[in-house]
Amino acid sequence: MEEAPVLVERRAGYRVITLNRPRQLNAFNEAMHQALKRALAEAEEDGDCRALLLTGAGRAFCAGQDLRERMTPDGKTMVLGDALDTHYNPLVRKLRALPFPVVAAVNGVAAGAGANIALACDIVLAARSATFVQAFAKIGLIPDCGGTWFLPRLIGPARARGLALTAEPLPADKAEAWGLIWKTLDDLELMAQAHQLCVHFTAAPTVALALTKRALDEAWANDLDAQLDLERESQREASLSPDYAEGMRAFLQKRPPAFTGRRAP
Ligand code: T3D
Repeated sequence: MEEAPVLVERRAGYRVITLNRPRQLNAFNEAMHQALKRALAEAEEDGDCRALLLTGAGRAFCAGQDLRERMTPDGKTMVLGDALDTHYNPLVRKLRALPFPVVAAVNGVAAGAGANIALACDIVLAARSATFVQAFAKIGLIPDCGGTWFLPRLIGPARARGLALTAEPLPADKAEAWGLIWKTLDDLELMAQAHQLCVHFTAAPTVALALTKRALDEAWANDLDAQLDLERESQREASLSPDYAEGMRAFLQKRPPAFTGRRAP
């Protein structure tokens, strides 16, 4: 029997989603797309889920689209716009919009869509042995899954063009030094640290973190005036959350806050 293409583990206050096609370096086939979509929807509907950890089984994080699914039996290629509309674009939008932090634990190579799905997560931790490959140019495609948007914003146009036009692998250490990802960790420490970060988020003011995610995303498109207005509205909403009241009380009472992550009633 075929193994589940995505594994979901429920931990106290967070979920772990593991891309699970290790023999194909966790490349996305149709079943994996469907399973990941379901897993993300379930995490979002779970009012107790306050963080998500996304990782890959085996030696890779994800090698992007399963290229074997993109050739017809008689050797013909397919037109791809619809595939982005159906799968990859909703996936990237969902990862950005989830109302809690999404941590990518990049355990090995992240190539093509796999690299850019990692970049769509809020915090990217990578094993020292991992690499990020904008593999698209090797097969005559352009970086998708937000790659053309994330890369220049995160590392500047010169490095973005270098990676996208040459498809050269970028080692995790350099990805950290360039500001593409948050942290590189020793391979054996990656998962423990990723879990520790998610546990941290399970005790965080989740409403404020969700508003922070949105404000940082919208900042790319806004001028300062518009961003100040957005901060005012977001702060208004944050200040209505029970966690703000708790944070203030805890500060004044000189004790650690007990955040619940709940929205205002
Ligand atoms: O189509 C659409 O919907 C549009 C969206 C496209 C998004 C995309 O992601 S396009 C880009 C797709 N990805 C790639 O082009 C990456 C292809 N893979 C590689 O370049 C290399 O495999 C890696 C750099 C990722 C890793 O290299 P290496 O030497 O460590 O491993 P390998 O030997 O190449 O691969 C191991 C196995 O995984 C191998 O299978 P085998 O020969 O042992 O049976 C290989 O075929 C398989 N594999 C790796 N990547 C894919 C894959 N199988 C299917 N699809 C893959 N993307």
